[in-house]
Amino acid sequence: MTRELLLHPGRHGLGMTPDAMQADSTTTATCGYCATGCGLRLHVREGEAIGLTPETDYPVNLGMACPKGWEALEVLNSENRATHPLLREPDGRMQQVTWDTALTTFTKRFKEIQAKYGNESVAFLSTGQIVCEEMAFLGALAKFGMGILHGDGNTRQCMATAVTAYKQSLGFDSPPYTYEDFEQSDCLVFIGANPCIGHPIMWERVLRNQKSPEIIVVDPRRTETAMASSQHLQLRPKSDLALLYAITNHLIAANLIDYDFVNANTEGFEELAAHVSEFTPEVVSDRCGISVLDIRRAAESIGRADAASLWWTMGVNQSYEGTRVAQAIINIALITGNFGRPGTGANSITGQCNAMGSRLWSNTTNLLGHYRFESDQDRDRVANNLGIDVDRIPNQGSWAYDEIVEGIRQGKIKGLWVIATNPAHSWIHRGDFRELLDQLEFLVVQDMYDQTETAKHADLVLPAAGWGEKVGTFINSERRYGLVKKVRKAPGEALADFQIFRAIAAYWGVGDLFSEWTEPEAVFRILQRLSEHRPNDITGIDGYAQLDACGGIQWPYTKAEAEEQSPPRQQRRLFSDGIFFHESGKAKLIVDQVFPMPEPPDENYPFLLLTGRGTVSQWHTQTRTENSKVLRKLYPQQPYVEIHPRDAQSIGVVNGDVVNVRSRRGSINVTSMVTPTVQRGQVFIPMHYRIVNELTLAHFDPHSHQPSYKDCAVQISRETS
Ligand SMILES: Nc1nc2c(c(=O)[nH]1)N[C@H]1C(S)=C(S)[C@@H](COP(=O)(O)OP(=O)(O)OC[C@H]3O[C@@H](n4cnc5c(=O)[nH]c(N)nc54)[C@H](O)[C@@H]3O)O[C@H]1N2
Ligand SMILES: Nc1nc2c(c(=O)[nH]1)N[C@H]1C(S)=C(S)[C@@H](COP(=O)(O)OP(=O)(O)OC[C@H]3O[C@@H](n4cnc5c(=O)[nH]c(N)nc54)[C@H](O)[C@@H]3O)O[C@H]1N2
Ligand code: SF4
Ligand SMILES: [Mo]
Repeated sequence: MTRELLLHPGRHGLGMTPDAMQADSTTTATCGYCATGCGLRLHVREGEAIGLTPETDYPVNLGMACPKGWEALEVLNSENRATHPLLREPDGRMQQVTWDTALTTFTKRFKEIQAKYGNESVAFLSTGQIVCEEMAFLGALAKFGMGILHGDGNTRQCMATAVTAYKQSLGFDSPPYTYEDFEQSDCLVFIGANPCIGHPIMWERVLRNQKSPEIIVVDPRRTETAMASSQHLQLRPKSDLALLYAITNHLIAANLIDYDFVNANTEGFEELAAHVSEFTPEVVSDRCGISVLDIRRAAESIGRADAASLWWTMGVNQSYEGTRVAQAIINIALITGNFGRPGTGANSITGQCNAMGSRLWSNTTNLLGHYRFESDQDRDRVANNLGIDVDRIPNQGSWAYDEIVEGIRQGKIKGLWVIATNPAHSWIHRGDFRELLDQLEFLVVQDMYDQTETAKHADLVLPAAGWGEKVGTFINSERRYGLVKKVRKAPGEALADFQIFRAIAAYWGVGDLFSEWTEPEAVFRILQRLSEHRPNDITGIDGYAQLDACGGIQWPYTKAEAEEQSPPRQQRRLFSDGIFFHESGKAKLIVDQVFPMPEPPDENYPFLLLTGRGTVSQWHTQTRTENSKVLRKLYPQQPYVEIHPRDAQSIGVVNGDVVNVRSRRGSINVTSMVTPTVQRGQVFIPMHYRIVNELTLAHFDPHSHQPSYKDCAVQISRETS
């Protein structure tokens, strides 16, 4: 993707049409794909958006958008949209039904299952792609209204590791940064992150940095981001923990520690120093495939920078030891005093538009608003706030996603409600998962499109409105609440998820519990109340109108802050006072043993399979992006595998040949793309093609339960099957 295309795609036929010139008014909304959270200006005629342009005044994107954003309206028009509820007939066909039949059936079937097997037998799987108000409604309805015990979201596939790491290290799930930090850093370290593809507008912010920063990329592939770096540590996959401990070791050896910060604001430095003493650059060099000199150079670049920032994404989170890797990153920022100042931080970049909303408000493994189900005091506070009986609040958190999947296998879960996620494509080792879906007695899928891989297994499909067709807030990567607006009518009888939840509450017979939950902004006020005196306090926000007027607002923004400064400053970071959220006020330096990967390449399966984002124009399981003609032109239609030229030669494959890629769990045929961006012995397949998770190995980080999607052994041959 060229910069020209990113910044001015309109000129290349993306986005704004001549119609948009004829708009009678404009309004802005936050983009509904990635967690960058760009502001888009919508051109509206007679109440319907007819075109869009990136918003120049929005503090996130400053007038830029990527092709997905430019094409955000186009994908709403598709024929693949779910327009009516569909119910599976006894003969297996899906039949269009009324909302009344759909909701009566939903209620009857789930209640029957609960009556027969217990409340635990119905679960839900949700998402980081609905607004906070819907997220909270779903979690509250399911758990406090319907008596469901277990629900989790696709953010388990994505952010769980960062959440766990932050909570244990800093005392709260608290990404500290603001995007201005991209511009103010002297040394930016990207670990397992490829923002040129995954977060292109964040990368544009890096390019605005006037300090000629050192850019260090830690990635086994020579990605677009790695190509733009000044130091590429092209490590062996899953050797991050050893590498980061070696960097820590060298920071200590070279006396690049900020002892004032360490003594005042952290706990555990001595244990950390003792632990990393064995991880000298010399010892880990071979294991990581990085020279001693390069390890030392990276450490010194970080240690000597006035302001160093460390950024991580899925190359870290999606690892069987991801929590400890994330904490090794946090440790480095802490011991070098790179916290709370401009251009610093240990910064997890979020993935989906509202992944952070899901972290705070989904009511799954944590009680609504990051309270604890296990705490009587927390349950009381939430119950009082919501005006419900405390006995309706379970005293334990949900099973995590992988445990719900195991629950289905063991026959403990018989009913599943899937909202705005497509696990039959995206869950690790999906072949197994699809079989499990068919073991369910009742599967409900609530989605904008009714032909998703998961919807194909459903007994009932509920048609949902999507981004642009409803109202609410998303929280982007830098903790900014941004507004989503209704600028289009949803097709057919599709309803906003919010309306669907309201209707389900009524059909279930718990409408009274949600009498205050009349519209998204009313729920936003409930969320504000719940946040009071918490690290994520947003009581200072003066409703949606203020969010709209000042380019979104980052949490926290308390009433007291609002009295001092309203509107708030547009770029605010956490921890400028050095006080963390643990009771001691100090951050914890956490270390652990380094583990080998469970399925390394061997004689029979000689390649390691990496997976991840392919192009800027593809979004996840492609239910949305495949509906834009323009986007379709910008990515390969056929699934492909990237393979090193020498490896290709050794198996007699040339660019464009169809090859068979086989793991111990599955076998797929894909086109070979011969490229030196992958190292020898490693191959890469983008996650956007549904077959990729036929191959992946279901293994998880024990602390966060996040799937380790980027390491399993495969063989490749010219013989297709
Ligand atoms: N265009 C586009 N943008 C997206 C998305 C999309 O689908 N399409 N999805 C969004 C979402 S939900 C997310 S979570 C983000 C993900 O954004 P990223 O995390 O940046 O994307 P990935 O490609 O999954 O993984 C990043 C890198 O991790 C590397 N990696 C693999 N194994 C290792 C390892 O052992 N160590 C290290 N250090 N690196 C490793 C991979 O080579 C890859 O380049 O993108 C968001 N943005
Ligand atoms: N091998 C491999 N697998 C991976 C990854 C990887 O790197 N490698 N990455 C993982 C990561 S980080 C992620 S986040 C997941 C993503 O995996 P999924 O969540 O399964 O992917 P999406 O395609 O985003 O699915 C979202 C669904 O919600 C629907 N939808 C969108 N908006 C709305 C709405 O407002 N309401 C409703 N009801 N529906 C809506 C869309 O049509 C779509 O079907 O994939 C994971 N899977
Ligand atoms: S970078 Fe992300 S938020 Fe911005 S336009 Fe692209 S998809 Fe939307
Ligand atoms: Mo993600």
